[in-house]
Amino acid sequence: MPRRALTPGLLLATLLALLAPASPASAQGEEILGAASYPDMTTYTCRTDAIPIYAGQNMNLFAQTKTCPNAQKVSGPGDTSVFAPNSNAQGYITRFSPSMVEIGKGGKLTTPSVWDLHLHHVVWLAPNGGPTFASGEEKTIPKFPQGYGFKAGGDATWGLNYMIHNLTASGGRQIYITWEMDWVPETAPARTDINPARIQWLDVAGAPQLYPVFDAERGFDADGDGEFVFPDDVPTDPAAPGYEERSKISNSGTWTVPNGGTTLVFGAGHLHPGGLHVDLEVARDGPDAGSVDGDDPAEVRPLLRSDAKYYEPAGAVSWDVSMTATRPDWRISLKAGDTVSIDATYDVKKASWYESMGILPLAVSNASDPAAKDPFDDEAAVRAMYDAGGILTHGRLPENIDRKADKDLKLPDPRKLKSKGKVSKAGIVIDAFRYSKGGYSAFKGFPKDSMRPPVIRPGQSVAFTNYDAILAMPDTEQAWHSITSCKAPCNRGSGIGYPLADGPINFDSGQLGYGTGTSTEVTTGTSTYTTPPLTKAGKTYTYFCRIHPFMRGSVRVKGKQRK
Ligand SMILES: [Cu+2]
Repeated sequence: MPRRALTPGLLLATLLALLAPASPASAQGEEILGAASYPDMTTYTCRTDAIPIYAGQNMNLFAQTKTCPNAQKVSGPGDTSVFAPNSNAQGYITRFSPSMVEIGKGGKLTTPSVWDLHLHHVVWLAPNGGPTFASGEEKTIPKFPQGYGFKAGGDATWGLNYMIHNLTASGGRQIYITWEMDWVPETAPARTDINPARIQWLDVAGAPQLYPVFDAERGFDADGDGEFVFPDDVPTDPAAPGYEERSKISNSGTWTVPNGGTTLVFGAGHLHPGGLHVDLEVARDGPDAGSVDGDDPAEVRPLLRSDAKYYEPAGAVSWDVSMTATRPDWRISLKAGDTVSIDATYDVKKASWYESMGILPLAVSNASDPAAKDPFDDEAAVRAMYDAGGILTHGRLPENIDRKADKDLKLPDPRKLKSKGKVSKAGIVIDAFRYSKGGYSAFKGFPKDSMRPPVIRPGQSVAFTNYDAILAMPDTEQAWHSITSCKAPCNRGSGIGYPLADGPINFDSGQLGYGTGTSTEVTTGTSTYTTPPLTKAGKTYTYFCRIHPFMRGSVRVKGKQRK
């Protein structure tokens, strides 16, 4: 994958972009992508019915929804009757802005903070099948360029796949998934100022995985550059670190353009914390016809780098991020047989990232567009589009600021506490969101005596059993926990960016518990886990739960290795 360097061409493109007519800018003075507009366009808010949120939940769920349930008009000439039951109205969605609100006391609606309750993912599955609009906490806003939209019926039935992550042990909460959209009605005869576009979903770790994730761990960067590119950097040598990720590589990360060719009109990547960028490229078989597209670098052209712009002061470690999307004049013309693909780059210098994603929903149209350029026939024009870089679809989101992470809670450093007892044969138990022995909650005033680390011998492993998730419990009563190593002291406030999976010995149990149905792949399907051997005498190892990061624990290695 070619990487973008600061070439004179890029410099020029950047200067031109700065001189370009102003797009609406955010408070930070950043350039923000504007939305298309039509005289008869109406903006609506839509939301699901109330969704219950259980203590500590992290379920992957499917439901049905409509094009715009509980519709309310924001602005424009239309009314909400287009979305009424049995409406046969058709229209084009030209902008789609997803979010989530919590229903508080007295019905008060607030957008929950990312360290409390977060939108892990939500995907709208089109009436005729397949994922279309989607979001994680970055809440990218697809805005189709002028002249394109996603065509749908006002009363169409959509699928909704969602995972709402409750980072706390407080249940009995309720949320709505919300979306605001610009809707342009279809007319009779059919309007000619909008071409239908559909979404080609590109997912590096998708089907057959239902929960499309992979791990990006420290040490997976074979070349030592601190970056792990999925799938390109996944080794083929079974002995190499990261080989186990090979089974997660999906064909959904590539797409072959069908007969008739296509025009690409919009795209923006989706990543998790730690993610740096999603790259989109195309391959066309060259003079060595008969072999594989892209086997020669001369057969590959970069189309877009969707960058993660972190507002997070600590860098690529939290959800305080926005993704860049394609610019309004980005149009790519492709021929039948061209192979489009993406890859996802993660920063693996500081920490390991588990259950990571790399997705790019790409809006494509059958319409031929005079502005669209062919990356092989008109290489310079497409290179200029690539060099111009992406554009943000919104600025910093207040709910994504990771306020609770890394706050000094004045808790003691587990390394400085006296040991207390040994880890028993049964190991450490997780019950009611606590590890014991040696477990603690990252809350101010947690009793110091309960934090004292139990002892193991050098080279001993520690077994864990999660009693918060027992096979007989329904999913809604289970709390899936992980045991993930963090660098000591690991005693500061909890959020997304703290603790990090950055312990001296890399380990992570996955989510211990028994998900059923579409949550099957989220959990490990067991309630037990054993760490790798903890080796260094005198060292206190700390760990946390990735799902409920206020959960912490420590063990101390002491004495001589058992023969
Ligand atoms: Cu947990």
